[in-house]
Order: sequence, then C-alpha cells, then structure tokens
Amino acid sequence: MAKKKDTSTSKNKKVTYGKETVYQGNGGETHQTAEQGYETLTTQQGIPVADDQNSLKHGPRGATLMEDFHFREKLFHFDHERIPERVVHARGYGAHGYFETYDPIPELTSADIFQRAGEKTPVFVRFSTVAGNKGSADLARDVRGFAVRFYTKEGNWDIVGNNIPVFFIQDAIKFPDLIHAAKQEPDRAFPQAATAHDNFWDFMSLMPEAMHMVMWIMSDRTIPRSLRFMEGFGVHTFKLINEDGKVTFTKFLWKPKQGVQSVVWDEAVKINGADPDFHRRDLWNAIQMGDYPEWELCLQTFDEKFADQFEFDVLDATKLIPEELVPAKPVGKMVLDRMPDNFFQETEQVAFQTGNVVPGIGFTNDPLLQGRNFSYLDTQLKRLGGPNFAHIPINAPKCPFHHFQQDGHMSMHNVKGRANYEPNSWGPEEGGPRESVERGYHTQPEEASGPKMRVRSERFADHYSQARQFYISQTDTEQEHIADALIFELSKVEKAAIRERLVGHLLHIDKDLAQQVAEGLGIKKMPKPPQAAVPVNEDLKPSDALSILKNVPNHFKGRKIGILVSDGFDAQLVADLKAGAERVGATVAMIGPRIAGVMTADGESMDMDHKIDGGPSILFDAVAVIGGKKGIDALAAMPPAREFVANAYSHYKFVAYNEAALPLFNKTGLPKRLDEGFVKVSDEKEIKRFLESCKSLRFWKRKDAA
Ligand code: HDD
Repeated sequence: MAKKKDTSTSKNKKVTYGKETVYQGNGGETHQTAEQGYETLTTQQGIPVADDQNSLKHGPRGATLMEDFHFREKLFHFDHERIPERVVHARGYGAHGYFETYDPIPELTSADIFQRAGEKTPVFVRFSTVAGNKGSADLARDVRGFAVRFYTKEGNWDIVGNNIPVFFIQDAIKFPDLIHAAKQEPDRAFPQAATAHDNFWDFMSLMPEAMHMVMWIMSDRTIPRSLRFMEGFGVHTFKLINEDGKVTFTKFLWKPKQGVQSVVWDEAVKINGADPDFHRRDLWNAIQMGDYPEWELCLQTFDEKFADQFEFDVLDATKLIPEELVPAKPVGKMVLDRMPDNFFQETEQVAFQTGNVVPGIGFTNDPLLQGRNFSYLDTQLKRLGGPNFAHIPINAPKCPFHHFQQDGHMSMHNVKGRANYEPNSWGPEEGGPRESVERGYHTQPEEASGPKMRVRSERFADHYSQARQFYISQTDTEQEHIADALIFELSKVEKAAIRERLVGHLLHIDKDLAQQVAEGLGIKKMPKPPQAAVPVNEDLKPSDALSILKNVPNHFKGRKIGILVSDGFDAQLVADLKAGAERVGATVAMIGPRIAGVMTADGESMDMDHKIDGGPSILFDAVAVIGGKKGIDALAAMPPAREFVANAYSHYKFVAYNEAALPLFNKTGLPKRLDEGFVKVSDEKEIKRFLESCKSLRFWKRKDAA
C-alpha cells in the first residue's frame, strides 16, 4: 500500500496508509523518545531501537514477522528471566555494609580480617525465611536465615547462619526429609510458608533430636519485628587457627545493637495481610534514612578440655553453649549501610557457601556442617546454571585472585596467555600463579582413625535437657507464647496421633507445658512420653541470655510510632510528639481519615502518610491517637479506626492520647479505666513520659488485667 502522508512529530509518528491512519510509537500523548533527552534504547547487540511499542507486522493488522529481531530478542530474554529459587531460604533480602575489627586477635586466629584494629572489610548479608517460596509473606512463623559474606583480603568468608543457635537435626543426611516435611505438602501444595500441618509435625514428633529446636521455633524468635532486631548464629562449632597452628574452638554470634524484638502472633498474621513485604520495607527504609543497623560479632571460644567436660557434644548442632558458661566476646561490628543497586543481580544471585573459609578459620567434624559443605556448592550449579557463578560480581572476591580454572557456561575471565596448567616452564611473567606455603590455606592436621560406620555418637543422645533449659529460661509471657504457638500449630494437624505423640515429648521438657498444650488441644488422657535415650538432666540452670524479654534493649531507637489524627487535631502537639520521637531515634507516620487534606485545629490542611485502612496499628511499635473535636466522631464511626485502637490494645502497645481521642476509645470498647500503657499527652513533659514508657516496647502487664 502506498504511503500517503507522514505527519511525524518527535513524540509520535502518524502515518496514513490507504484509508487507514496508523501510528508508530504508542499513538498517545505520553509517548516518550530519546529525542526528549533520554538515552537511546538499544537491543542487547547495541542496535538503536526506533519503535519499542509495536512489533513488525505485515500491514497494520497483519501477522507478526519472524524477521523482527528486536521483538524476538526481547521475548526470548523475558522467557528466560527466572532462575530456580533456592530450595530453602527462597525468600530473602540483602544489604551491603562493612565489618569493623575491634582489637586484633592473633593469639586466636591468623585470619587476616582480625589482625588490624579499626580495619573495615566489605560485607554482604542476606536475611531469609526458610520454608516459604520466593513470593511468600515476611511474617511467616519461621526460622530466619542470617548469611554474612566477608570480602576479606584473603578471600571470601561466609558465615551461613540462622537467627536461632541450634538446628533441627544432627546429621545432614536428614536435611532433605526435614525440608520435604516442612514445606507445602506435595499432593495439595499447601500450606505455604507455614509449619502448621500434618507432615511437619509428624516428622518432628518422630525426631526427638528436633525437640530443642521445636522450643525455639515455637518461641517469639520466629516472628521477629524486624530483620534489624534479630540475633544471628553460626550454629556449628568452628575452629580458629593461629599462626602457630594452635586451635581454639568457637561459636559465632551476632548481637544486634538495636536489641531483639518480636511481634505477637496475631500481629504477625495481620501484618502478612497488610504488608507482606513488612520486613524488607523496614530494612530498606532504615538504610535509606541513614539509620544503619549494627551487629557485634561475638565469639564464644573454648578449648578441647572444655569440649570434653561439657555435658553435650560440641559437634552436635542441636545443642548450644550457654553464654553464662562461655561468655560471648565482641570482636568487631557489622554495619549495613547500602542497599543493592539491583535485587536480582545481588540478592538473588549471591551464592553463600559454608565451604567458603579463609586461612585461620576451620571446620569441625560436626556432621551437619560436613554435609552442608557439599550441598551449598552443589546447589549453586543448579540455581546459577554453571560452574562460573563466582564470576558474577556479588560472588567474586574483592581481593586479587588467580587460578587455572577455565571455560564453562558464561565464562567471564579465563587465563590470559598460553599457560593454563601448572607446573609449567613459562616463568613468573607468563606462567600464571603458584601455591603459597606461607599465605595459603592450611588444614589443621587432626588425628583420625576408626572403622567406617553409619552410626551416631552416644554423646549426641540427650534430646530433652537443653529443650527444657530453653523453656525454663523464658519469662512467663514468653512461656505462654510457646504454649499458644504449640496449641495453634498442632490444632491444624488433622491426625490426633501426631498431636498426641508431640505432647508426649513435651512431658520430658516441662510437665506444665505438656498439660497446657494437652488441654488446649482437648486431649483427655495424657499420652505416654516416648522413652528418652538418656535421662533428662533437670539440673541445667536457666540461661537469661536465651530470653528476649529479659534482655529488652531499654531504648526506643529505630522504632516507629503511628499517629492517628482526626479533623481538628492539635498540630502543635503532633509536632512536639514527632520532635520527641526523633530525639530518641524513632520515627513517626501520620494516619488520618483521608490521605490528604486532613484539617488541623488552626484550619490548615495536612497530608498523611496513610489513610486509616492502609495504616493499621500493627505496622507500628507504639501508637498515638491525637483526636480533634471536629472529626473524632466521624473517625470513631470508621471500623478501621476502631480496629487501630483495639489492636494496639490487644497487642500490648503503648498508646499516647489526648482528651479528644476518648470518644474513639469508648466506641472501640476499651475499659473505662485506661491502664498505665495509655499515656495522656498534652505537653512536652508528658510526651517525654510516654517515650520513656516506650523503652520497654510492650506493656505486657495488660495481659494480667485481661
Ligand atoms: Fe542451609 C541455604 C542456613 C543446614 C542446604 N541455609 C541456606 C541459607 C541459610 C542457611 C541462611 C540461605 C543462604 C542465602 O541467603 O543465600 N542451613 C542454614 C543453617 C543450617 C543449615 C544455619 C544449620 C545449621 N542447609 C543445612 C543443611 C543443608 C543445607 C544440613 C544440606 C545438607 N541451605 C542448603 C542449600 C541452600 C541453603 C540447599 C539453599 C540455597 C543455597 O543453599 O544457596 O544448599
């Protein structure tokens, strides 16, 4: 068809073919082109693209042509965007930062990172949930992964840990079974990101070694308020090796300077609906605001003699060493201060490996760790598609590296020149690298003898004593949460025999707990406890370090207050509250009946951060309700406003309020006599008092009043 008329503009090309008017571009006013100051769009081959809105067709309404190399390349690439998600820890969020060494510790380890005070080493961290798929919600009741990579001057060192210091199983051979049981059931593909189902508890109830971990996962540790408010643990016993080859055993612990804090279960369930990205958004916001989270790396070090005397085997990953017995000494701090430029490039493609150790750090024979050392390397091949994943920038060391490994899919840097083997006789200029006896990684020599046997040491046999110790180390509130969690989870189990078997194990841990759970589940006759391989040691002392609530940070830094206002509110009071919060390192968000145009008492119009149904109180650590006479009745008529207050109350939050807020409280059905968790604020002094209360994070005493 002959081209009749070309009415081209820089935005849109309008072309008339025969009777039809056709467009290049998208035909609309909004069409943008490089001529407006943007970079020129190209194909992957660098060819400038004239039209990214329309495929090449045979006539305006004809079939798309194979010849359209731009279209083909675009679709081809899109079709291949996904890589397999991690088989566990699929949902995660990463951040960059640095590790700053405190005092050098050459007496313990020759690891280069620990040799110079004040030296900063780049790190990348990825936090994750374990069971859910990549798109699952952040507040699943689940263990959190806490994987840290140090880009040291002597290579990459990864501590691939969790926010819990022990694990479910003792031997890596059971890992596939554990994960199959925990993830969605294979026939129905649910539940997603939840352990409240038959397969998980069936497996748990048949694995007494998991009982210590069961106590931890039923505690508030598995519903953290923020990724910033979690401890991290390397779990296994590792070796530190000094210049003379002397070995010291160690556990690695990360202690958040922000303190440890969790949500209550009802809050977790609701946050998953209101903001499934709650944890990642929180980390993103904190880092963008410059409120960089920090953790201290602590070592619990001990020698062979301690290991021999300790009641449990230090090679057993279902056991911990109480900090009261071996103190955790800080050796440096980690600061997270930068988000990745691109999520996929860095967070998704980072390939942590327990096998990544540097000179001065060594493995022990912990059978879980030994198995992990195979699994992490192996899994990267599947996920990242070839053996060259270390060529991806996030996985490449930041120190010089030279080796003769070559070729394979997606190879980015092969050796230069002729020599791709050694020994060779090409000399240092052209002959490539050689080993360094001085700087190289030396495995510490260790005696090993004995028959090949598929067995387990009897020192691994006590499965209940530390589970009991964990339970008795908790406050009453925390113990209640454990019982509630067990009742909730087991109530979702269809088979009564599984519920009963699990309660049987609890009898070894704490009889009252077993009783409460049995009652909660309506079990009439207490099941028999399974036979314990060794008697439970009831003499283990409570360890305060294992409790969250015994270690409340006593500050409100890094926390967030949601301020709910109604039309006619006192803007000065809100400004004072905001200023007070900022003084203690907290932030505020404004919530109102509308997102924009909420009126102050002075008749000013103010924009909000959230409209009431988009800013529920579950998203905040404490709340304030600053009513304005004019609009309080209208606000009280809104169900989400009443829910805001009711949830803050039932989640034990501190609430600041003014006189004008009372009609909303009445409509919500709060008790007439407000408890001490409610702080009336009308001036700076009272605001200070409110913020002082907030330091204890929750008003747990409200529980007793209920
Ligand atoms: Fe694992 C990922 C932590 C036992 C096999 N694991 C993975 C991640 C963390 C942990 C944090 C995510 C890393 C990331 O963010 O990319 N895993 C642990 C801890 C364990 C543990 C603390 C016990 C102490 N893991 C464990 C065993 C095996 C694995 C016993 C297998 C024998 N883990 C894997 C894996 C994953 C993984 C399949 C999946 C994705 C990946 O490695 O990179 O290889």
